[in-house]
Amino acid sequence: MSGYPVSDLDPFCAEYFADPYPAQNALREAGPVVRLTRYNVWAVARYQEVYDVLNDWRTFSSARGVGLADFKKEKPWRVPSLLLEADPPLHDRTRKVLDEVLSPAAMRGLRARFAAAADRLVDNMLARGGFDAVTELAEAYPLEVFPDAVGMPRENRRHLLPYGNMAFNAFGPRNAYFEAAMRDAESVLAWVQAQTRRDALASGGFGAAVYEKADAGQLTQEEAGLVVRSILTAGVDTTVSGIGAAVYCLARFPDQFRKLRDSPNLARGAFEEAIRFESPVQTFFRTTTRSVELGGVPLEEGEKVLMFLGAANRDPRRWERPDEYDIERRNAGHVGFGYGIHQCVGQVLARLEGDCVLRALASKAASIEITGPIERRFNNTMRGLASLPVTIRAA
Ligand code: OVM
Repeated sequence: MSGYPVSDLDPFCAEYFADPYPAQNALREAGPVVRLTRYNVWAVARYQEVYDVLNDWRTFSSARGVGLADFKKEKPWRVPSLLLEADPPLHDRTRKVLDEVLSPAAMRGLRARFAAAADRLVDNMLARGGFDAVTELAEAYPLEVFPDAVGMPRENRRHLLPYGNMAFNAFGPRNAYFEAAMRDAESVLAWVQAQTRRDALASGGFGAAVYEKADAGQLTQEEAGLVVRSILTAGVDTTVSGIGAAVYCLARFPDQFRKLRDSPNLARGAFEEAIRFESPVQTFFRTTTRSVELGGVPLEEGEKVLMFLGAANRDPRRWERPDEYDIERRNAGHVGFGYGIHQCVGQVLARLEGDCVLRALASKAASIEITGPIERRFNNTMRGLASLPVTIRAA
């Protein structure tokens, strides 16, 4: 007889989004693998099992979708991603293209521009004093630097926000968040699609670089369009939430901001710790390709497994003082960017953005104070804020 713990938790509802930590703790404590009866999926919330699933793509496939929907049984809402929703060998071919386009060397070439943009933005906010750190900083900054780096025009770039919001909601159930995000994004779908065309992308940017890889025979022209779509889907909403998380952490934990001001070289660590602490991408699914034992529980072939990345990043079995934001923590090994073959391909770019914003704040601001009620943004996958009213004082 094989027993396993069950839970009727809904990790895709407002109550959970508002405060996920008690439920995440209950899941971790219930056992290494828990049956979620509401969705008929398996859940892993401990670091070890999340790590194990992330590191075994042969058994825990992405090709049937990394959301609740099983692409073998349901038609995906869009043509599947050639990276995120693919297994080797297809995945490895497209991944190599983006590894090259988003290489650390390529990112180093962007630093001066990205740093100058962050300095300008923070100077403007200091002149204002009070502002919304989500809309006017965490959203404004990526929307300023990222589409430029891709080679996109200035107009309509805000359309990337509802598109990303839709994509991250689509990994969850078809609930009210999904439906609302779909309605919100409907009018920008054609625009986003058009931006993936070769003639829409300026030379010198990531988009043109992907098409040059197609010219070199690494992928077809059609595949190039889909790879550019991945850049546009995954490149904005994620860094918006990451930067928002970091500013929210530094505003809530002034001793950590003081430490950062004393040593601006801690900016990278402060951003990374915010990714661990808030885990902007909270969850992803895999689908089993065979029967397998996980955490002592036998799983059948074709079952969905929900990985709680945020819960793994706060698992006391893995982390000391997991619920403390500590910018000097040795946080290597956190799964906020995933792990294994699908680990975030844009992480160097994300870190560059985070580093530039936090360095600007560290060198120019004496304090960050929250001045009004925060608003949370509810999304089936993405944890982040809709509004964070703050005042910053000049150093
Ligand atoms: C994609 C993609 C990759 C990572 C995250 C993501 C919406 C999308 O390849 O389209 O989130």
